[in-house]
Amino acid sequence: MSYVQRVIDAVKEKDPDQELFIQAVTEVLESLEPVLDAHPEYEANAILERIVEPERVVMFRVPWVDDNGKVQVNRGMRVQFNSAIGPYKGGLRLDPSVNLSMIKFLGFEQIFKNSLTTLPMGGAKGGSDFDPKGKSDMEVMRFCQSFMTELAKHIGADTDVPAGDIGTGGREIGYMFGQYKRLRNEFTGVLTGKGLQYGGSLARPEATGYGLVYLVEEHLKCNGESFEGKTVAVHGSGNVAIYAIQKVTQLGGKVVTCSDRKGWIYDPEGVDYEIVKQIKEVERGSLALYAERKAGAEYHEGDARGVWTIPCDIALPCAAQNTLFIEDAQTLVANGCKIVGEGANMPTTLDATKYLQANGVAFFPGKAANAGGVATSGLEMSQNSERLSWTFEEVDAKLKDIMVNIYHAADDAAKEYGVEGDFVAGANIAGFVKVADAMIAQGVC
Ligand code: NDP
Ligand code: 2IT
Repeated sequence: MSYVQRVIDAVKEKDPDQELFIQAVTEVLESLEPVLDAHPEYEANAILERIVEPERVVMFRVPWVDDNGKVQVNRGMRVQFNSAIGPYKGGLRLDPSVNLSMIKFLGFEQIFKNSLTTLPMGGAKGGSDFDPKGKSDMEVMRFCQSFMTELAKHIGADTDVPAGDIGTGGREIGYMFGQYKRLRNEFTGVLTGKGLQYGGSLARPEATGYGLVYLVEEHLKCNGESFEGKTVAVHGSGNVAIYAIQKVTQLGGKVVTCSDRKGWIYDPEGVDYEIVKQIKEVERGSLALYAERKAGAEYHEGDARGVWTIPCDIALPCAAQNTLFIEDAQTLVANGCKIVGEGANMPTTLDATKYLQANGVAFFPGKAANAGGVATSGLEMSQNSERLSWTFEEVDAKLKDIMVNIYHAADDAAKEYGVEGDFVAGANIAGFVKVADAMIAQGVC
């Protein structure tokens, strides 16, 4: 049995209930076979056994008082996965579905994603099963303050720098930053995605969506094409989706779909990102409102995977894990889709990914395609350290550079290890090698 298979089996045996984590580990490890064969030192140093085990997991109670004076209790956690190449870095997810398996999968992915950015950041993820939906601002604030009261003991600008993710946007980061500052009596860059008035970076809100589109644009460019005239299907309508829609539109493409948990939009004239932004970010409402505000647009209540039934050249899943299944992949291929770029983390199931790749679709995995968010978080950390702020154009140019580099790093690694065109393997290998070499250099730790 191969080294990879032994480690995957050991993970399954140790944590059989952690399905999302097992899925992420399987996807990464299986694609590392060629690099492990070429470099026996990785097995000799037990790199895989070490890399699948978080350096630290913190799990804690988050008590808070709701608007009716009733005490509520949520569970908070932070998985500090790997610090071989820099302080732990990664987002915080606030969603009722959050559990240890989910945060471990996200933290594991973050190790390789952060490595791909070329910036010095280790991998981490955290969050809580708290649901910000339907809560008042004051309830969200009290939750965030309580969450940070414990989390503050485990993070710091040179230790671990959390950021946003599903359910954690600018509002939540603001409340958490305020509480950290009170507790520590220090004003440091301990979180990214901060407001511009208190150390945030221009272009961080846009960065994940823009970065996704820059990476796909580079692929199109290398094949003598552009976004001009392309039809694009987007899944999701949150931070990543909104700015992906904006950038595709700016580059001459037409986004015809987007979605939330309750339904999806088909807008044959092209989705107006400003209307989506107003509904989802400002009003925190349902996408059903979109069809009332935009002539010609259809709202479909129900399973948002309906977006994959609309013919498109490029599909951008930007919502959540496991939202593009084998049947969706088959529909996309049958309708002529040529490119899938993951704005979300692991939105495509393993068999759907394999089907897309086997049918000639250029598939860009989240850890490469959505790395622009954390890369720009890294740029926010640099600006905080030098106590300066760069212009939007400077940050955007650096982001674009990073995404173009990631595309070529993944492409080159795939070529070097004999799997040309396989961007899943390319991204995993390129991200892995740097971390593995750093782990060897630092000894058994
Ligand atoms: P948001 O909370 O801003 O938006 C999430 C969007 O996805 C919403 O439209 C939400 O619908 C929808 N959604 C959430 N869960 C599900 C689900 N289970 N099924 C269908 N739709 C769902 O999150 P982000 O845009 O920040 O994050 C989206 C994805 O991108 C996540 O996978 C995240 O990990 C990843 N990511 C985010 C980065 C960032 O910088 N924010 C960076 C890199 C990756 P509704 O409005 O109904 O809640
Ligand atoms: O999944 C991700 O990369 C993020 N949610 C962003 C993490 C960050 O630290 O900016």
